[in-house]
Amino acid sequence: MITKKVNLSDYNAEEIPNGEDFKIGIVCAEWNAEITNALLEGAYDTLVAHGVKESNIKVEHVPGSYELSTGSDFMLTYTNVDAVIAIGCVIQGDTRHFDFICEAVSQGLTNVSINHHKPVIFTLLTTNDMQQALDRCGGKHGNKGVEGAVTALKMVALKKKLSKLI
Ligand code: DLZ
Repeated sequence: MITKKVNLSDYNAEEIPNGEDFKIGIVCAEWNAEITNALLEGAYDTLVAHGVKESNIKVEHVPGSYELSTGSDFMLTYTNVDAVIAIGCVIQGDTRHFDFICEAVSQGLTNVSINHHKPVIFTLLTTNDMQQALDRCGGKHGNKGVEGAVTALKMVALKKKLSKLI
């Protein structure tokens, strides 16, 4: 049971389903690559630590976070993954770009998930500055990629459990 998390990498390993039969896609934005590659590594290593076979993890890159929705849609349309972890990092700048990208990604990923009936995990850092992003990709606040992988494992297990009921 999650109440308030102090660190993005904290989770109870006993509650995490074994992923040996799961196929997971990861779509990772190239913008702010220093951050997104660290998130990708956190997600990938967590999946493997919980039994997902490396041959069942498919990683693809898209140019920026705005493209995460389309990339996730492609992943779910053209591969047989059970879920997608969408990874990006949007850092507040001087213009309203930040707001448009964040809004588009959150709405877009929700739409893709519902349209495909599969989990699409929002692993997007939306920060005021680079330091806040560094703190959340393996720094003092943990790694949001770990959180994304744990969420993917839980959601795939939930779908498998419920779909057996019909
Ligand atoms: C253009 C842009 C800007 C200004 N900032 C970011 C950012 O902080 N993080 C990110 O992932 N992408 C950014 N982009 C690129 C857009 O996501 C997108 O790739 C372009 O607008 C092309 O559609």
